[in-house]
Amino acid sequence: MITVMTHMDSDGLISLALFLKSIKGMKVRTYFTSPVQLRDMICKSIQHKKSLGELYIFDLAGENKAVYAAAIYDRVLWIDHHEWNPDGKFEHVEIVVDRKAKSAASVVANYFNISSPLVELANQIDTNDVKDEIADRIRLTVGAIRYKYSGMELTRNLRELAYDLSTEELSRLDKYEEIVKEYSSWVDELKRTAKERTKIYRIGNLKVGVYETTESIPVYLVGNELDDDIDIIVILIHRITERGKSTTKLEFRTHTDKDVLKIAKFYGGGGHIRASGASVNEIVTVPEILKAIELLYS
Ligand SMILES: [Mn+2]
Repeated sequence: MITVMTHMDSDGLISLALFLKSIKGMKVRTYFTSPVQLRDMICKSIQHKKSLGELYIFDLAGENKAVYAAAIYDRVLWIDHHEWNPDGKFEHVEIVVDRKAKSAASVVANYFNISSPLVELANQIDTNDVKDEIADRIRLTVGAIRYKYSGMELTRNLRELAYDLSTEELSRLDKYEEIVKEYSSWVDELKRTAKERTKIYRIGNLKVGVYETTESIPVYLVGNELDDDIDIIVILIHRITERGKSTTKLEFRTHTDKDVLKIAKFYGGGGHIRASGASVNEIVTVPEILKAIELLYS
């Protein structure tokens, strides 16, 4: 059996699509997740299984405990491009991290020796430098599926999209037209109000923009609307879990090449130097964040 765990974003999906292409569309067990949930997901995935087989992990930063959990599988291939130092001391666990790669998809393609137009599209999307219309369409389709579905339905639809992409027949995206249209009007409203909803603060020499919301939103939509001179963009997403607990998702971006990885790490997260995030199991307030920025950047 083959199990794949990949990031629930366009790069993760394209990584999966390229892998599916390399195994010629064979059926695999798929999970879409985030770095924070990865370890739990690995643990859940092994329950009631007589044999485990191979595990593939794409576009997800790990930590030692996640590597140890993954090592319970018979063989592991872990491909990523985030900033972390794998501590893989297991012979059957191969970890390939290319921090310089624009997308995990490009690392997957290299590893499996695949050439595909999807790689350039993933590069554009993951560095938020979308030039091709089709890249924008893939990004919107992933967004629309995440907006529209949850739970098993979400997984089923993301998996189907990955299989669609793996064929490289991009006309297959046509069937998502309806939900993309619906999603686009929500997106347009977000874009329209992004700037006025973002509060600007001065911390020393830094210009900090903070956008607070209770909705799960694609971060790039807000970031792209803000002025080019904002040093640190903070997006605070407050959510209540099914069990009634407060969580805060923190996303950090920069328009002036500031290192936003260090603030993400401060909150127990990670990512890239110029795009990072963290999840905190409590309410994080704006004054707290501003204090942390003052501490870390002066
Ligand atoms: Mn990525």
